Amino acid sequence: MTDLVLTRPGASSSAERHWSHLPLGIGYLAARARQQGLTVAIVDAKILKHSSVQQTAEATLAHNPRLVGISALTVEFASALKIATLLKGHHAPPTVVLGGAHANALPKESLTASEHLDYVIAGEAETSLATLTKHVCSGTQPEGIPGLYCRDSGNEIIVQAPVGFREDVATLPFPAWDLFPRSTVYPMMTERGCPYECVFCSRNMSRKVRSRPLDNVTEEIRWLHRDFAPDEIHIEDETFGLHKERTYEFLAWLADFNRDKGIQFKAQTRVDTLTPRMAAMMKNAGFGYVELGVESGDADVLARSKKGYSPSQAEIAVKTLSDAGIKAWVNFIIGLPGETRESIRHSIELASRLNPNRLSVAIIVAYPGSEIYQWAVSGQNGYHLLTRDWQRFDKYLTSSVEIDGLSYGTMRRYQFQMYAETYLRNRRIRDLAMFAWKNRSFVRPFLNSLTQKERNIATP
Ligand code: B12
Ligand code: SF4
Repeated sequence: MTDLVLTRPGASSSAERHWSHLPLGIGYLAARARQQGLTVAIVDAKILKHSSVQQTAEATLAHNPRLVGISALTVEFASALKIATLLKGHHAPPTVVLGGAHANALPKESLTASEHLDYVIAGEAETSLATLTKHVCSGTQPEGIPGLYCRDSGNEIIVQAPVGFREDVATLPFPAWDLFPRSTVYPMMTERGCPYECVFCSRNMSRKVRSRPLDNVTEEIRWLHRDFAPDEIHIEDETFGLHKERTYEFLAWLADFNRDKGIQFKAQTRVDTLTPRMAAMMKNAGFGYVELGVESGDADVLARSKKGYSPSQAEIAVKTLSDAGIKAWVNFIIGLPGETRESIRHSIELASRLNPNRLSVAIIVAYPGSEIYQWAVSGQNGYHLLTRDWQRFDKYLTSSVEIDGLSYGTMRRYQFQMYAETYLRNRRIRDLAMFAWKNRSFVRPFLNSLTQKERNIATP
């Protein structure tokens, strides 16, 4: 028997397959459980490219688990419940617990959603999950576990102890990557949490920033290089470079370490966090791409979104990257608070001017845990929740929310237009052709829409 099997649902679309990176969440959970003497296996249906929930459930049951932990983002929640249902249909069903970003935001609602879930754990769960596993293995009742949601004798859902519990990031073991198939790209985090307040962000790891000691971070990079020889390491800090002196010290070490290794690094940061010195040091350390959340080209929309910076700062940041010789990956969102056709035009103009190496244009999603989700649920600030079908909570593919004056269809056309104009105006014909090919099912309706009733949206 295996004490704990951790799993996460497979990709439900070809677009989602694109996101099949190694997951830090279950990597850390497995490492902590193993450190506590428990036997652990991983069935990562995304990495294993499972084509059905049946395949995932069977592969999980093949380990003969006492406890199965399912990890799910909001968009994966429905698949997670299907896996739980299949596990419970087995003649010797394991105990099942759910965790991850969706459970962190809506723990009670998640447990209510299915009788096939025994528990939900909200929050960073390395220690709580290891403790729960020990109880399940020894047949004792779990008590006082932080963030553990369960049903009491009257079938009421209760939380055993406050979720406020956060992991001590300095003492966590490195993720158990040996339990996953070998990869060329490995993720890591040098700190958890982000202090900012963007209204669309679910702030999954709280606003409290917890930095790992630098010697612990550098040890992990040495270990990744020695044991897994990655081509790329992605630093997944929500905002890389929050503490300048710490960042400079880290980058100086990394430049030295990576001099003869050529590992490509990638990180995401804010336009007002990046400095010329940081960019130059990142280039020296081996950063090929840096991802920036520009989000909008409209000052009022940025202010209402609580981004705390202006469109001109985005221009400076992209120039800073380009001066340092680093490629910019720029993200925009259509449908932020106060968005109008005119403000979207400002975003299109900014995207075209920035002409980033890589452009991502998302449509607003009301992720549970974000302020926009609260607004959408209560109909505030012009937002309306269209569905609670969580599979539709994907920012590139489907609609979950609308804003007054901007239907989902309109936002989708603008999304297309932002890519098309940026590539066309900058004569990026190859990018335009690739984009049109990938979105061929949308090209015809888009062209039709320009010639029919919505002709006016192209140049408001
Ligand atoms: C890196 C990252 C990515 C990477 C890699 C994701 C991956 N598969 O690992 C990439 C770029 C691929 C990505 C893609 C997307 N991402 Co992303 N991503 C992140 C980011 C910045 C860090 C995630 C991370 O590694 N965290 C570190 C680990 C340690 O934390 P964790 O995974 O939450 O795990 C802890 C707890 O949640 C809990 N836990 C987790 N699993 C389980 C399971 C059990 C059983 C238990 C008990 C506990 C538990 O314990 C863990 C350890 O402490 C977060 C922001 C954030 N603050 O988390 C967004 C975030 C997770 N992403 C988000 C989204 C929406 C997406 C997309 C769906 C975007 C889209 N298309 O709409 C895609 C698709 C992802 C997919 N289907 O895999 C949202 C999720 C919000 C939500 N409610 O669903 C976040 C929170 C950002 C946001 N917008 O607020 N993402
Ligand atoms: S969007 Fe980025 S900067 Fe804003 S709160 Fe979320 S992680 Fe922080």
